[in-house]
Amino acid sequence: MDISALKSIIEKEISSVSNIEQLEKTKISLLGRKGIISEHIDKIKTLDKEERKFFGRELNQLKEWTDKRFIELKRFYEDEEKKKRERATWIDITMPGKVPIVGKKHPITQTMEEITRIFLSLGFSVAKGPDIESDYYNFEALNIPNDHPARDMQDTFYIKKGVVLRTHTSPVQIRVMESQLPPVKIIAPGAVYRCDSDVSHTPMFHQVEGLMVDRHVRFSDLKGILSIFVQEMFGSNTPLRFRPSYFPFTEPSAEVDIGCVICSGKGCRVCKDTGWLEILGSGMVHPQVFRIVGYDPEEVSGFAFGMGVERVAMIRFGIDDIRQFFYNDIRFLSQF
Ligand code: 2NL
Repeated sequence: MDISALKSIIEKEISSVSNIEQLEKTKISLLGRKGIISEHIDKIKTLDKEERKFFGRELNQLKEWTDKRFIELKRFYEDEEKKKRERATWIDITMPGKVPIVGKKHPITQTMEEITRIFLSLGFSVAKGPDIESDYYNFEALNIPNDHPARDMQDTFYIKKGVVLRTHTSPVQIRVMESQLPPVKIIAPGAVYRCDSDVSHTPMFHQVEGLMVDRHVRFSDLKGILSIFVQEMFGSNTPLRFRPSYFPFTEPSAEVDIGCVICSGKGCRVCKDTGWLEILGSGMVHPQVFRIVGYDPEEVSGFAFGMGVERVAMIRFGIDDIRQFFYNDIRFLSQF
């Protein structure tokens, strides 16, 4: 029996291994029950006593040595696999991240929220109501006569006889006055609808109306509240003026103009050379409206106002076509 020849066979076999699968196969062929080492162990039986002792020890040593080699190699190949996996899944944590595109509120929502914020700070509460209204709440209760042009099919979306899409948010305020006694100090923001469409009109737009009713509310209260609103909304140096006007639901009535933000009053295309931009309508609530909701006009008084949110947003952001707000073009919307 040639132990050193056996050892060189084993060494040769082991050195030809190049991966973990081959390692397992070679291990079986060398150390397995029918492997080359077992074969030699079986042969020991045929030797005489002295030789048996010697080769027994030699073979045992060789077997232990081979075992150790396989354990080392197995560890080596497992290490290699692990490194390979780590290389494949490696993440460069120093790479700059992708900046997510963050959505923004629509400029009309932003403007409506800003208007709301200002009036909340002045002690007003927010009231809401339905977009589909009865003729009664939209016109009748507001002292708008039957033959008034606003009631015309040309200007108002009729759902059916006596039912309309509200043309202003005033019906919300009528409903509030019907359901509670003064003092009332509310704003009514929301969508309104008019059968109209061009550069300065869309069939749906937004309004914020306001109402303050109590004993001894005067025109000077209207002037004070609306002056503060204008200064908060357009800046404290914004010139403003109250100009006489007419609405069926207020008496007296006044429109509020601000100094043109484009030409600072010098006169331009936007303000039609007047130097002024109209931003809201207002007035002292008409006694007839109070009677309709069951308030005594001898006991209480109040002021009301209404403004178009799109118009305020156009002035604030310098937009000349109201329809831009409704195309939903992301290149337009992402600028606000
Ligand atoms: C405008 C004018 C206005 C009102 C709205 C109102 C509401 C009630 C009673 C009396 Cl319940 N008035 N609202 C008053 C004056 C003007 O809006 O130009 N809006 C865009």
